[in-house]
Amino acid sequence: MRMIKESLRAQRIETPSWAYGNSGTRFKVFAQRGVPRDPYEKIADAAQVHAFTGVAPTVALHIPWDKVDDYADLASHAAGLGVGIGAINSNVFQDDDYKLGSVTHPDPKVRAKALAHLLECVDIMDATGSDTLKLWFSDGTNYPGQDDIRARQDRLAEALAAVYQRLGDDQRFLLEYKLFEPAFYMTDLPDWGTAYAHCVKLGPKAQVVVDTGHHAPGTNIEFIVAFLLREGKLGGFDFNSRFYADDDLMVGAADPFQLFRIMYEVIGGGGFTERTAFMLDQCHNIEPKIAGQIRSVMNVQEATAKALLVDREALAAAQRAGDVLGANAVLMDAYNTDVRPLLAELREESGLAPDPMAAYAKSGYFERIAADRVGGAQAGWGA
Ligand code: RM4
Ligand code: MN
Repeated sequence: MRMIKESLRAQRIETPSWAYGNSGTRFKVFAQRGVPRDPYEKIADAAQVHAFTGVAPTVALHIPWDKVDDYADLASHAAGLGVGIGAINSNVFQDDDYKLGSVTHPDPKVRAKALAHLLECVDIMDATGSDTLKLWFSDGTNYPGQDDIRARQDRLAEALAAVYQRLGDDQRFLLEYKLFEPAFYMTDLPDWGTAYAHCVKLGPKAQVVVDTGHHAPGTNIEFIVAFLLREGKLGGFDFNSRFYADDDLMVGAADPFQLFRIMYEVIGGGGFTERTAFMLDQCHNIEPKIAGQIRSVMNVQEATAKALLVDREALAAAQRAGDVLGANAVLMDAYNTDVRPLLAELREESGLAPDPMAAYAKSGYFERIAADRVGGAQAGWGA
């Protein structure tokens, strides 16, 4: 139990700056009170999540949503609040020029513009001390024949190689895939296999990131995790949950059992280290944002605790014996354990309140920001 607690204490979960701003669907973005007006206020909110959970010490930035004049100043603002800057997320999906793609666009001028943005993101990594660049491309086509699939792969490979060359020794990029949306016929990076193939060609500083909402329904995500770990190519996660498509709901809300199975593979595959980025990529469209992030962090902690509880020796013995039901029972025993008392105890041992949700609600932080943050433009996802 001591080892399990140590592992849980060492866990690091990164929250996304965009979760603190307003978001919504393509039908409506609902504004909420107290929402940050700039990246500095987003980081202040992220610091609250860390203050109450103790395991969320970094916040990811999204450029240009989090564009500031002085990134070193933003990083020291974060440090002053007890958090650091995590992954830098590029954004080549919100400019009119990108209607037909960004790095895969048929026009070389548009490709050059997209690449310049990706390289600017590496500059921001240098300025903030971030070691991770996250690349997600909305590139794809809507109609058969619209563009050449293989030519687009060539253009993608060329851009990725240029970014790879620009990375410093201690920097890496995580390549993200997504089945569909916004492209509806063909996506240039639709699945882990495509992302993996590009990363393998480039080298060790290119790894795949698994966004749990980016698969077809029924996909066995833990298999992908096990495979990528085995190949040294799992860079991290964008955690969220989904009922239908890329719903971006709170991780562990739709399918806590899937999250447990993923964490079980991560631990078994040797991926439970600081080299795997456990990031949240969520949008809190109708629920309060900071509390939504705290809940999400707790959901990841609970799944992790259950995965750590699996009696691996008993499991291996059952597997060796071909004991199908016995092996399954070992796994389910861990999953069905109520780990909330264990996590409450762990927090108290670390000087935290046992129930982060209640402690945050009692702190009055939300009432304070709701009263203070009046005037100015609330941050949003700019769609
Ligand atoms: C995308 C993808 C990226 C995230 C954006 C906001 O669907 O998941 O990781 O940066 O959404
Ligand atoms: Mn994502």
